[in-house]
Amino acid sequence: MEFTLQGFTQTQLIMFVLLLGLLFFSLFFIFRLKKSSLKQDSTSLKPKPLSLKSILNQKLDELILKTKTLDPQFLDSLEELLYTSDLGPKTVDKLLTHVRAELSRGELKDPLKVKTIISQKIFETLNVNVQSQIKTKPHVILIVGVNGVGKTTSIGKLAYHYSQQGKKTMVVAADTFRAAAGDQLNIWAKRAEVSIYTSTQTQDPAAVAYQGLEKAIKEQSDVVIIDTAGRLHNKENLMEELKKVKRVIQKILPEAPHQILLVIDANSGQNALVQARQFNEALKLTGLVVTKLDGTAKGGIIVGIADELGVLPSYIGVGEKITDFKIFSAQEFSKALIF
Ligand SMILES: Nc1nc2c(ncn2[C@@H]2O[C@H](COP(=O)(O)OP(=O)(O)OP(=O)(O)O)[C@@H](O)[C@H]2O)c(=O)[nH]1
Ligand SMILES: [Mg+2]
Repeated sequence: MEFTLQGFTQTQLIMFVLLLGLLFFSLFFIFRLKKSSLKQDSTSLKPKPLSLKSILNQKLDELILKTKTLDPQFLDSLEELLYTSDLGPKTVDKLLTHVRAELSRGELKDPLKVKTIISQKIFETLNVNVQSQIKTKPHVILIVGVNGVGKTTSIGKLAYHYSQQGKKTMVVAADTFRAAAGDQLNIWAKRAEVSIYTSTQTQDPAAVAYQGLEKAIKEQSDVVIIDTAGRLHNKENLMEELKKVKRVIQKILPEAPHQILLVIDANSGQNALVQARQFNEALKLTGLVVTKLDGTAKGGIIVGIADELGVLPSYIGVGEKITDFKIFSAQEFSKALIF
């Protein structure tokens, strides 16, 4: 029997309740969807964690996978692997001593724990506070390195990093060797929205650096970053040219350059150590910029350089975009290299 409620039939009422239910569930799902997409947006704004296609990690995994017991043969293979991974003799010795000690105490049963030990020792080698805080105005940074390692690109990224912090930044085109170098730096200066000093009167990089610095002081820049031409570390006259750039800068500001950063390509292996040694002898480096860590990276050489020369990375480059740049973190790097 059909009853009526204020003129509605029973079927109409059931339909109405069903429709109301459907509407309620639709609203509920739309709300959930929106909430999860908002969550995704906010996480994508966070800096990406460093992930390396690390050869050392791959080799360690292969060794561990075929290891059944942690016997002397495993130790021999581990030793060989570590010595060929550019970690430097001091770090490798420390690592092996530690692994052997844990083994003889019977505390090392799981081969995977070897990775934790290695990562920890690498962290200890790299965990030295690199002084890069801006204390004086202008803060002068001289960028050096061999050809094509990513000096100009890193300057663009570093300039952007400082301009984002509200620092008045100027880049100086003291690479007078390549005709297009000034134009390339100009493109980066535009991207980073910072000013640039280029000279049309002189080809002498020291003179350009001098004039650029004078202009930066006049304009009250907070940060001045000087680009230089790529050069081979074993060409004495070219290294002398860089020493002159440093001397001339010091005529205006005796305590400058406050940072001298050597840019190295993460994939150059042992050659990066040779470069670092020679540039350090000539200029006394304050730090490294390690580029191209987005490719298949040997990476271990960073530990080797820290181990032998006490020169540590200040920044890393992880791509070609202006934001593909990170302040170096020993913790993040030691983890990404091993795991
Ligand atoms: N994948 C990748 N490429 C990079 C990175 N940094 C620089 N590059 C590339 O490396 C190449 C050389 O970069 P430049 O900045 O011109 O190098 P440079 O050291 O100034 O070169 P010269 O002035 O000729 O000595 C360019 O193709 C850059 O895009 C990085 O972190 N990752
Ligand atoms: Mg360049």
